[in-house]
Formats: sequence, C-alpha cells, structure tokens
Amino acid sequence: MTTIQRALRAFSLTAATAVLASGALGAAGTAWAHAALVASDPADAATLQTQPARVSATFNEPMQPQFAAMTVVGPDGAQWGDGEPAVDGTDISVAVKPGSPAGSYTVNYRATSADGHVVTGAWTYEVLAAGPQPAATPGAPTATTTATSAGAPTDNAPADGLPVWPFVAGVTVIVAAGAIWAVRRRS
Ligand SMILES: [Cu+2]
Repeated sequence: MTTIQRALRAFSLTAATAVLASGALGAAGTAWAHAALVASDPADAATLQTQPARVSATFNEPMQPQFAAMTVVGPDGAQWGDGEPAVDGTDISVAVKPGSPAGSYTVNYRATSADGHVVTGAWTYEVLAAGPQPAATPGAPTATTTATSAGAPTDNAPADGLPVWPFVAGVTVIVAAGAIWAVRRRS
C-alpha cells in the first residue's frame, strides 16, 4: 500500500466512526424531550358557532410565567387577543376581545419552558358568527360547541436542539490530522 492509500484508509475508518458517534449523539438529543404543545382550546382546525372568551394552549411541561406571548389574529388581520397572556403551569391562555368578526383565526404563541427552551407555533380555528358587541347582548348564554383540546396543532417546530455539524466538522479535522500524523510517523 502506498502512503496515500494508507492515509485514505485510516481516514475513512475513523471518519466512519465519527459519523456513527455523531448519529448516536443526535438520537440522544431527540430523546431529551423539550416542551411541546399537547392540546389547545379551541382545537386546531375546530369550527365554533361563536368566539370563545379565551383561547388556551396546553404544554407537556410547566412554562415560565415570563416571556410568554400569544396573539389571536382574525380574518381582518387584526389582533383580537386582549392583553398579556396568562401562564398557569402547563397552560397559557389569552382573552379574546368582544366584537370579533366571523371567519378564520390564527393563534400564535411563543413561550419558554422551565429548562429555558423557547417553543413557538400556531394553530387556527373558524368562528361562524360574529361576536356580540361589547355590552350589546348582556347575559346571552352562549351554547358553544366547545371543541376542546384533542388534536395536537401543527407547526409547533421546536426551535431548539444543538446543531450536530460543528461537532462533525471538528471531529473530521481531528481525525484527518491524526491519520496524516500516523502515516507520516510510519513512513
Ligand atoms: Cu428543552
């Protein structure tokens, strides 16, 4: 075998080991579960007769009371969420302003879990009737179709997890240097 061949063989063997090692790391990374949305009210893609008084998201672990954001964007593009969201353990909710129009609503959320990871996402629901104007119909009991928390809403891509490529690149450089060093030593 030539020096080059030996170097290549040593390199490919150690490179394969590095790839395997990083694969194991990646698998371990996904096994450490971060906060994820498990339910919402209204449920994702639900159709309601009337606008609910609040919308809420439920996560699989308690969320930090700080840094939570939740918006309710209506068919008119306006923000119908009323004020700051409330964080109660695993739940984050926000009130909906009265007088909202019928149509499609998107709830966007951004929250921080106990371990400091940020979770963002959105879900949508449909409202068939316009909401009552403030104080227009006092005490009209809303016989809502409370479609509660079943389907896990889409689009909750966890924006965390360490990228693997710097690790792979680092290991590759070390491995290449080692292979060259070993070959030069032997020849
Ligand atoms: Cu996490």
